[in-house]
Amino acid sequence: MITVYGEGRGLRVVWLLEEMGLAYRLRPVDLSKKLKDSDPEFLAINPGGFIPAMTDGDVTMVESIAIMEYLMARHGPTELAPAPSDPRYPGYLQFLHLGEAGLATAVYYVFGAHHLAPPDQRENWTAQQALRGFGTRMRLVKRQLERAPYMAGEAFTAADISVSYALLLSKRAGGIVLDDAVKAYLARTTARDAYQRALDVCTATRDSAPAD
Ligand SMILES: N[C@@H](CCC(=O)N[C@@H](CS)C(=O)NCC(=O)O)C(=O)O
Repeated sequence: MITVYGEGRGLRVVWLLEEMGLAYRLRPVDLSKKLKDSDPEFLAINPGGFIPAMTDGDVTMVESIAIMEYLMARHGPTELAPAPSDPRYPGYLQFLHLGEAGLATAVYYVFGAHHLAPPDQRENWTAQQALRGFGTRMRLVKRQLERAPYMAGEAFTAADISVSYALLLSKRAGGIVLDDAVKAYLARTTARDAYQRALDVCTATRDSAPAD
């Protein structure tokens, strides 16, 4: 049985599992508690204490994008991952990773600065650098949406799960306004049945989502 530990970026993994129709369970992880004392079982899985982590039999992994690549390779094939010989593959791979390394990583720190930092540090240099980084990477997403409805072209792929998660996080970060084409894209990806089922599982995420 595949077990996903934690929501947050674990939503990506749960969404993918729902798209693929694989059996899994979500094991909640409460990051707000002092993990060291409260959750030794999770720390045995990931001593770093961050989420998500995933176990599948003897396999234990962290990093949401790596977990997605593993699941599609081991439990595929799936149309969510174009093959290396497919002309869509380079763009797919680029946006699969840009969604985390370019977008979510930057916007996660914007979120932290705006919601968790001491008031006098909420707009400090590093917070502004993270916001600028998110903005420059978004130019690639916007250009792609001028060319096609999805990150890899005409069809939804795992790259859209990766990028959509970053966009959902950006809506919670504060001070980020998505333009209409990006909003329409996010409405398209999150209208999928698999996303709605993922939200039924990731109840903490569902309950913290901002109203539009
Ligand atoms: N690049 C990692 C990021 C993991 C990450 O930063 N997760 C956040 C929540 S979504 C977290 O656990 N933060 C608490 C911490 O880093 O201790 C991934 O994609 O899985």
